[in-house]
Amino acid sequence: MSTLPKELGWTSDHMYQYQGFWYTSMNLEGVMWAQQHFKATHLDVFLASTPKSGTTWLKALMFAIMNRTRFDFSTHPLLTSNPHELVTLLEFYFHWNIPYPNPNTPLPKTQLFQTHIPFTSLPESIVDSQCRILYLCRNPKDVFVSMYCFKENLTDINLAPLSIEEAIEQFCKGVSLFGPFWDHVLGYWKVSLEWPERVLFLKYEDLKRDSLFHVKRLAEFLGCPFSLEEEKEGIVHEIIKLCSFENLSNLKVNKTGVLQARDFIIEKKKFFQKGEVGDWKNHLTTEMGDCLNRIMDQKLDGSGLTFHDSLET
Ligand code: PAP
Repeated sequence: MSTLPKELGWTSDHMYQYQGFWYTSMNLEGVMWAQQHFKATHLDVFLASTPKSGTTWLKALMFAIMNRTRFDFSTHPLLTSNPHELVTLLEFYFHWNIPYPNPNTPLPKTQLFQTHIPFTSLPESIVDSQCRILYLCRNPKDVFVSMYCFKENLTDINLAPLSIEEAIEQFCKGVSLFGPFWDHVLGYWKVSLEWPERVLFLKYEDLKRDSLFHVKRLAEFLGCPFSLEEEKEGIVHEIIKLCSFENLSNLKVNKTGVLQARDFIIEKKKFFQKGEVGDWKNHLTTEMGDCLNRIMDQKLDGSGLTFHDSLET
């Protein structure tokens, strides 16, 4: 790590640049571990995203869709476990010191994992196998604000104070967790065009706007489409309700307690801040927003991906 380019980070002391992306030391150790040891099978499913894109929501939705015949809604595991406890973050296996695969746990054939690793740095077995990847992205202005507010709430961690102006300057330089943001998004965007049956690209805002349509589409992509009978019984609506911000954020299991990986301890309630589209307007000036828009336009130019349609508010 000492040989890698390094910058002052805003969620930890330093961030390190590895294979073109920025990581805290803890994340980087996990990425390197995954690259060396993780073996995906074609049955696995991965949820990939940049941090603060709504991963907690998608973990809940994907878990509920994929396991809908195993659990009853009145005793569902999502009522008693935080989504991050049900779906493992690939790069944290290392820090939790969990043997993979865990010999004591009978694994379902299809395993659901979550990762923030950029496409070009994914373990080879994920790329080479035929496993499916759902990529979730979100308006970068809301991603930035969500991350900044999250960091401001980490009162228990000793971080150097950083103004929002300094933080956005770093973000615009590409120095953000698993950033540059645009390279992360573009990596998955391109493969979603190349391998549409393997990589589904989903926008947080679209999911918010039309949850019914996108949850059904997600189930189809995952190879377990809802039957007409399930639709008539209201199963899709039940899943949407179960995984909604209002429901999850008000559960005792998500209001209290912590998650821990190595020495990083985080209160579960901090994964549920506001869950709104366009919160950036309450934190960023118009100039800051315009500046980020200009950078995104320039970086995404010619890709066919834009943050001015469904992602813009
Ligand atoms: P992570 O990278 O730390 O896992 P992630 O879950 O990707 O975070 O993103 C957190 C955002 O998703 C928060 O957004 P906000 O800061 O703008 O409020 C959080 O509130 C939002 N979120 C969490 N759960 C849900 C949900 N069920 N529905 C919609 N948004 C949600």
